[in-house]
Amino acid sequence: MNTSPEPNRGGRGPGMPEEVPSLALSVAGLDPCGGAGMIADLRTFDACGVYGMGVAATVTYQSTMGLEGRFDLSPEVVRRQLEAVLSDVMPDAVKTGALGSAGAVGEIAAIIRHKRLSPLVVDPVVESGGGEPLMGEGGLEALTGRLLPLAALVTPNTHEVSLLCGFEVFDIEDMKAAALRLVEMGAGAVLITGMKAGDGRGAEAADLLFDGSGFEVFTRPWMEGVDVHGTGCVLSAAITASLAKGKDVKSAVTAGWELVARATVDPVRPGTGAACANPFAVREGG
Ligand code: PXL
Repeated sequence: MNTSPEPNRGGRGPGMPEEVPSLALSVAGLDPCGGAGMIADLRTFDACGVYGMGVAATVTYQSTMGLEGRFDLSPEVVRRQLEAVLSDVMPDAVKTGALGSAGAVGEIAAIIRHKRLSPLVVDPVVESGGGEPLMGEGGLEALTGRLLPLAALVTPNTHEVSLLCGFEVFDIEDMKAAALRLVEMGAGAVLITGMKAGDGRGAEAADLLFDGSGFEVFTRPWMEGVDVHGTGCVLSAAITASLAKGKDVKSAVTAGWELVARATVDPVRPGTGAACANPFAVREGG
């Protein structure tokens, strides 16, 4: 049992070894095949040399072949996990992923605010790659109203950003408008992923960062028909790991984006279905 009066930050408390890595906390869903959600987050924290912790908000039934369903943990169960871990550890950065119920989102937001946890990365996961919902009724409203204003960075894909902003996003100009809108809604910075820009052989996947002052576009060749499971989770977790180590948002996004480029080009295939983003990949370009 912990008896120290103050939560530990970065292992620099009494009785801890001096060289302890930075600490990152993922509040997310469990994907038992490990390709996405909390397991992907923790593997990414590991790959980045950051000590990872995890609070489960929803449990999915899935394999690399697809998602069969989910069970949302009650707001109380989510709150009690958070309270327990935060009673003796103060993470250097926190990220949220699939959170299940609106009630859980409310509890998570209240604790993050009360404990002044920062920086916070919000990956607004609303559904699986196959389109099955990962949020209950009122979840999106809770996410925008309660969690978004606490986020140093929010990382929607083009579908999620449309749901958050209420308008469709078809090109880079739309992405810029959406990013500005999310900052107006309270987010510190916005990274929108997965726009298909250009066409045919010249098509590119474009991600847009608005760090609160300027825009930056990251591009890589579009891989037609290639849908690697867990890329959004690995990206937001890698960014969280860099923030935990003290990087600013722009450098953290650049480092996370480079890690995901490798993780996607050189994925793991644990099963017979989807390939999964591999945060330990070292090569880019196959
Ligand atoms: O990739 C989004 C995602 C996040 N978290 C969990 C998931 C998925 C997609 O299936 O299952 C738990």
